Amino acid sequence: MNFLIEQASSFAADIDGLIIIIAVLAGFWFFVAEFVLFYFIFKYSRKNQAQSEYITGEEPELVKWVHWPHIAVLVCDIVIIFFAVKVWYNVKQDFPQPDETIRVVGYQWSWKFVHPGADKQLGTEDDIEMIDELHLKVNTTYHFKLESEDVMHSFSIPVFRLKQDAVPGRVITGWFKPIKTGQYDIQCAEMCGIGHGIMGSQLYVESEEDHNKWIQSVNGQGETLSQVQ
Ligand SMILES: [Cu+2]
Repeated sequence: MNFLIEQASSFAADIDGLIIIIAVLAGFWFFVAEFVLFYFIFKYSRKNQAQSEYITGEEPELVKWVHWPHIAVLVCDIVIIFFAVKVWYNVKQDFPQPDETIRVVGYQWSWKFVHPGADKQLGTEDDIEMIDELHLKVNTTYHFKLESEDVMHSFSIPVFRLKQDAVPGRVITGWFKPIKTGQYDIQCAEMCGIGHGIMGSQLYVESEEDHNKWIQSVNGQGETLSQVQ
């Protein structure tokens, strides 16, 4: 889909598909309704001296003009609900097994990302903590544990089609699988105070090789930092 921004996660295409189905079905009925409305406005305009007639709409040959469009819209609703539930289930309910887990903490006004480091285990000594910088490995399934230190924030990665509220006092688990390398935007999508607009971060989706290089470079830095302290 060229008219939408890049799809960089495994479920981005499903969510775009759903948005397109809704836009097409709702858009179709919108244009039909507007066409009928304007057609009658012009056809029965005062200039044409047309006289309107009051009808109750109870006669069988008139009732069909209510029933058939009603049923048609209902069928569209059922189609939308069917696809929406399917996508919702895959994105929000049925989590695939993670290869790695990260921690994401929102606070006024930055994001803190805790990466598992070389051992791929979170909560160990080699964890890598970064502010406003998230490094992921392409084609890897991640679970994220999302927290907030103060107020409500919303963790949004547009190219992943991901948006999840961060709620103080709760740890919310979600998942994603990046499928494209590159540098992308992360933003806060919930008004969270005067610095909300600057609460953006960078996402780096790297190949396995580049990701390992990054881990090594950070570990190198970590050593020098601890030596300084
Ligand atoms: Cu925020």
